[in-house]
Amino acid sequence: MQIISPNYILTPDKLLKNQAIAYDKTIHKIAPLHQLKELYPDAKVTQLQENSLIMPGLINSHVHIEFSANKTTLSYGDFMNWLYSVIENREELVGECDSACMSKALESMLDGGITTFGAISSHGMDLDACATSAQNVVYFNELIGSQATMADALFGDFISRLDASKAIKREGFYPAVAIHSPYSVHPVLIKKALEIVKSEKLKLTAHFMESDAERDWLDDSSGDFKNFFSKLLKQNANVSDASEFLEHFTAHSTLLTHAVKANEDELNSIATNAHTIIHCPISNRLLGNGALDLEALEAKNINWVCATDGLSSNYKLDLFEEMKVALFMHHKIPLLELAKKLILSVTKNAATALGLNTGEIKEGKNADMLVLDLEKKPNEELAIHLILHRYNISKIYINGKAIK
Ligand code: MCF
Ligand code: FE
Repeated sequence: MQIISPNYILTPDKLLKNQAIAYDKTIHKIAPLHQLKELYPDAKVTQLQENSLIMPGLINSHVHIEFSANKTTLSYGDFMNWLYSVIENREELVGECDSACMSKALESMLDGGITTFGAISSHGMDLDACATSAQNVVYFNELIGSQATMADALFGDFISRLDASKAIKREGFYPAVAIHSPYSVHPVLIKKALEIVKSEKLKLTAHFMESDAERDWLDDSSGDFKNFFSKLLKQNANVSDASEFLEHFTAHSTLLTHAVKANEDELNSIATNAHTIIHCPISNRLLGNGALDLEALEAKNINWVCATDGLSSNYKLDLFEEMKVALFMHHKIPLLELAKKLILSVTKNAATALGLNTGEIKEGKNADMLVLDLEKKPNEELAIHLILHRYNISKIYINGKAIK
């Protein structure tokens, strides 16, 4: 058992003062230091400096590690141009992203206080980096392919990647499944994957309604995808639509990324089935997809979390940066209210969506904790200050282990 004694502890509903934390892998007790010393006389005590704050480690629910070599290769500003640039440069980009490149991406997330991430793995090339990383990882094996003729081969490859991830046995590593998107995965493949997801109780995620091209193609096989699919895949019509896609996930809470172009009916279905929307504001802006209607999600009580997406559509993997952009983007939501919600979205609410026992400084939760050096005594607007000022993170604990 160890004891850590900060000046402040950030919890979802209040800021605790003059309380200390007794922990090993999990948080055992939160109480005044003298009480914890009596309860655990043999525990090592770490007394933190003035104006120290303990808050939960951040959770980045959606990141493409294998695309971390991108900086200037992919085209920004328009979704279709971005997609064509991915197709043209994919092999080179993924090839360039060796283990040093991936470790750098994971390190940068850790430096920014991200203690848990959801990796969307397209090829399984990131398995080793994720398996040996310091962080908790939900490892989403991606299924992709819209052509029924290819279904068996694609599914076979998916299963072997899923099996390889299931063979990793380490604390804080969770194999899971990603369906790429409604336009790129054949319903037959989705059904087969969902049988496994349900029987093995795996976490599930998908990109959903990211672009106008996706909206038009799913609605009536029109728009910018028409040319794309007919030229590249000799496919003249969509293989599914948005409502059929959502039906696959009825009664199975799923993390749906983007949803910028989702309509009222789709949002209602998302609310009814308790899905979570993953909001990646920087990615949406860089790929020319506009802004998510966060107020509509709030009005429907839809759980949403903030995430970075990959370096394929971002210049950083930094949740403080992402929250700052969101804070400016959704200017109709009162500032302090939004700041508080953003912080909850990358801690407690992300943990709930991913089914993990973390994201909160609370007895019984895993000891995933950050120590921040606030420069002054905090006030009621702490949530805003946390997002604006990028305070120094002097210590990081994951499952009770000091990582930094
Ligand atoms: O989230 C962004 C934009 N939307 C869709 N896919 C990706 C993103 N970053 C990387 N991808 C990957 C995706 O996982 O791109 C590949 C897939 O494997 C090609 S299909 C767009
Ligand atoms: Fe993505």
